[in-house]
Amino acid sequence: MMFNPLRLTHCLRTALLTLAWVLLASCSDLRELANTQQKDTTQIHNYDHSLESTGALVSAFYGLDNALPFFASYFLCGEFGHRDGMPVVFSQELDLNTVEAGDFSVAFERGTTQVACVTPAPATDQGEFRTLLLVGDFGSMTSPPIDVSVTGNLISLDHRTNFKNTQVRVTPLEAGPSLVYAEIVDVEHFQLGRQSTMFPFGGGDGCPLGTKQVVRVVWSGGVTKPGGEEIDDLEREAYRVSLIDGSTVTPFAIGDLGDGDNNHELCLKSGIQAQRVEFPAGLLTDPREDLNPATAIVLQHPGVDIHESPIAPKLR
Ligand SMILES: [Ca+2]
Ligand SMILES: [Ca+2]
Ligand SMILES: [Ca+2]
Repeated sequence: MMFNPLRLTHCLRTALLTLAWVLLASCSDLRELANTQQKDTTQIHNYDHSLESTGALVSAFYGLDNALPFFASYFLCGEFGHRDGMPVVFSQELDLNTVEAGDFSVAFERGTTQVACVTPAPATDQGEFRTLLLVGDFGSMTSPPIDVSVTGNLISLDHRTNFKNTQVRVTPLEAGPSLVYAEIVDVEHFQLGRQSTMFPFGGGDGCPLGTKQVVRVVWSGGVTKPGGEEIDDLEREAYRVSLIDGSTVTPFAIGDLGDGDNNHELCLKSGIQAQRVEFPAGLLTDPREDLNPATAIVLQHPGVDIHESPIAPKLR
């Protein structure tokens, strides 16, 4: 076929328009997940089997001070100008229909502030709705946030827990990310061989075919290599997974990569139940480039009180 510059220009324009359309459509999907409602509008009588005090707010990570890119809060929340982001992690997954920005209060040494917007993005894969990103103005290194409280009705995915009145101390800005939750993924949710999306957020890849056991680990905030690249074999080989027979294994692959969130899936060749994960200091960084400390976590079972069940579940 003869080279035709007009045809090439047309093709390029079509490709760029398509890409722009896909990006805009994706951002609009992202914004639909966000909530800017400043009041708790959850009708609690619809969740009358939910109990307070059975769940925990596990972490609040002040990892970004005036560091959200200018357009990020628009893409995430549909509003310009919010520059701070603070991921919070719960002991269970949430029913997103019950999540409003007004469910949260952030306390400082003097006074409190509301959250402008809350979104599960970029942790939006199946099994990841325990992390929310709070977006707003959360002070600075010299006037840091101290506590995050849930002041509204915020209900777990199984509708058995109301997180209202839970509270957690904020991890300081200069601290690095640590492991805050881990669980065995149900076999029916493995999604082996799944490809990540073409976007730098939402939709990580799955473990490879042949994986016998998947352990989801959740960090207190988004993690990458120093400099912002996605992790590779160096970090994979640093993970240590203890099994109930006393042996220790290293994941043969890592899933849920390429999506900019705080989750990793540890892909194991062993079907012997995992019970604990540890990771050494100094390999991963948060968006501020603070290095992780040495960190370890005992696996929990989804839906079980994090304070009462330090023992790993049976594989189904
Ligand atoms: Ca609510
Ligand atoms: Ca993910
Ligand atoms: Ca991920």
